[in-house]
Amino acid sequence: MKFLHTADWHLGRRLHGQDLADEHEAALNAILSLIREHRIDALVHAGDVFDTGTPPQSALRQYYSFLTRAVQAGCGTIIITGGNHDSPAALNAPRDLLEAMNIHVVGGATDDIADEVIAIKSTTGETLGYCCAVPFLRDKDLRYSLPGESDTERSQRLVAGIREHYEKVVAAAQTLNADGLPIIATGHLFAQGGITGDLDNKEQIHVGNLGQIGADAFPESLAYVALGHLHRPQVVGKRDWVRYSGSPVALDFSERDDQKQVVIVECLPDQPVGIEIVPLPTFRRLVRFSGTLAETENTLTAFDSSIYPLPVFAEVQLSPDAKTSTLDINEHFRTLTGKHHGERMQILRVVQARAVGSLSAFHDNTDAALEEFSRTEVFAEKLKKSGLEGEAADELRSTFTELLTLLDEGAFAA
Ligand SMILES: [Mn+2]
Repeated sequence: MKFLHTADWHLGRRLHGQDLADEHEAALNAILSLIREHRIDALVHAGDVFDTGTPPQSALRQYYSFLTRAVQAGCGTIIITGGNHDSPAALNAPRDLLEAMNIHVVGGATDDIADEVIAIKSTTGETLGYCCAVPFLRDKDLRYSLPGESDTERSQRLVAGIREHYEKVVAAAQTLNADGLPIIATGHLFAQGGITGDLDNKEQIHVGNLGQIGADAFPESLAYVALGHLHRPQVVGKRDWVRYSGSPVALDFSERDDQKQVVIVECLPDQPVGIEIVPLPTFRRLVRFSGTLAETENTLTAFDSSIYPLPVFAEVQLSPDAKTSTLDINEHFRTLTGKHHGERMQILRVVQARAVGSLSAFHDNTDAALEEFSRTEVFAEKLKKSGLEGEAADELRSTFTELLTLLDEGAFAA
């Protein structure tokens, strides 16, 4: 059996007001070509199909159009699992209809864990293996926080819950698997030692650290574990068969230098699993020019924008000491870009980096200054102003983090 592992499409994503639909379409077309060329039996999506729980119509159209074309391209089975960005209910809504085309959707944890086991079938209906299609597991799927629970206790409880979930779902797959066919699994989670790629974003790392699990949480009987959540491709705990495919397109500036890819996996009886990394072209280059005013002007004008199929999206990040007071800085860089790159490059924003740890040093050149700060940073600043310190402040901070996690997991969504 041969399957293609992808994740974190985030269809409908906007970056500083700009649509990423064109690079999404290019990446989806590249995946369709791979399905044809490599005669892929199954497509496995490890979560975050959409960027939000209420994606725009255009993103829905892109998704359904892709699914139809993937079936036409000869993909026998398609497995879609929900990520933390997806709404389980929205993803599940067309489930019965899609199942008629051998497209299986697991938007959120199922009441009966056996419903997460999907038979991977060829176009001729032959069963080739099984997939434990585990979606993003929300706190409520693993039992809600207990009163008075510390961060560490909560994290340990989450890890234990996730391990148990995998043990159970793999056992359910094994009871179906009389012929000893390969069993694979998906997951949408933060694995220990993972690199977020978003190294600028401390909040994401912090929230992600709650409930981190090790590669040993996945039973050895699995042939492969297809992970989503981290946008940078990587192996977990040096286990070649536990991997993040990463996102197929760069979704923000922190991913600007990542080589995007998909993974093609072949499971043959009595043979080690075959893993082929297939790099994807950079359809749209995201680039950040940083430094003093003169440095950013120089690197921006010297940049070769002609080699990418779609217009380059650029961000200018001026150093804290850059002298800009006499300029309309946005206008200045837009004019410069127009002159040197024409339609080949678009400046999405110009920001001035802050001196570390100080909100007041931030020089406001954008209309979205607050966007520069993570929610945790804003809360920390508010806490500082309130004068609260020590244990009382720690407790508020940990409650805030817990709220953020629940919010991101959609606990308060209608
Ligand atoms: Mn994601």
